[in-house]
Amino acid sequence: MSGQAVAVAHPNVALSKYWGKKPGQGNFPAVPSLSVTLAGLQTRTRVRWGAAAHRVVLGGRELEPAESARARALLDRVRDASGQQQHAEVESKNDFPTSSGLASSASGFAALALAAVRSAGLDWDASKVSDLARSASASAARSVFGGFVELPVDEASARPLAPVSRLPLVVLVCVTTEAPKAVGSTDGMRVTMERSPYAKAWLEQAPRMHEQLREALLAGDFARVGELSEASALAMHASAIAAGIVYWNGATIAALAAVRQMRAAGTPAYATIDAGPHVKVLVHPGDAARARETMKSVPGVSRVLEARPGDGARLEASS
Ligand code: 2P0
Repeated sequence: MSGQAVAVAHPNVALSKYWGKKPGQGNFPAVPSLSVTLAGLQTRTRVRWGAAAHRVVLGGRELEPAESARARALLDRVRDASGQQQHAEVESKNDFPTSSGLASSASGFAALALAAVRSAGLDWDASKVSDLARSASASAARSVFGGFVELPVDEASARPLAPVSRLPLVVLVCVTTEAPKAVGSTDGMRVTMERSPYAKAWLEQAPRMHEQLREALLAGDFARVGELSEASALAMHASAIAAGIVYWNGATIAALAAVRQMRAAGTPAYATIDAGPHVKVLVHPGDAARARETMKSVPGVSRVLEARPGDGARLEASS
């Protein structure tokens, strides 16, 4: 049996953050998270069965075995579930800079999961595809769906929470360095859980913030969603910093200060920061152009990308 499929998926930004895994196997998050899937930026992935061994090419470069371990584990799951005898060739490409701080693992594993499942002839629903993506990278479970998406702790897959229309929003991605990050998310959260004196506080607090954020989102309360998003990011980073995991640079602090200054001057703008030094600013669409100019002028911010909420992973072709 051979088959192929092409899938497209977008990155997402977590408003309430996932940081920390449940003990044991399976890559289950220790805390719930809530994200918004972004339009405009995408990963496009082709999976073709018919090879003697799995092979993964990312952006034109064949990955070393250690780099492709998660992708190959995902492909093995699909192989086992489908009875597929062959191995797969994967070709994947991001149309956004990997240094932008927009997790390419989220869009990458969401696109890979969908393309792998369909090319192997499996008729899995989005929830099962999301579970498969989560087993590779938990944030990828969320990129299977569009709009506002929740990844609860007591379930294996993410689920859509609200459509794009629930909260008109622009995300300004303020890039503060072109260098790759020194510590990946998986290691960063492991060290935080092992060494941070505030890990326990984070694990207790995150679900509360998540619930409040969820309510604010469903009520369409932009200011409250913004406040809680910033609080979730700062609490996550505080727990990481206390373990010596510092993702920020000088421009991160300057950008955070600029967002707070904008807010003090009357523009509802809120910051969120992922496992890297870039600052993402949440603003009303009507304030985006002005806020973008402000953020561009922050010393150390090299460029500002503008992203809007968008759709989940979709199939482009299969045979
Ligand atoms: C998030 N991050 O919720 C959080 C906030 C980064 C900071 O999900 O180990 O790459 O592959 O499951 O999904 C990044 O973590 O981690 C992430 P793994 P992943 O978006």
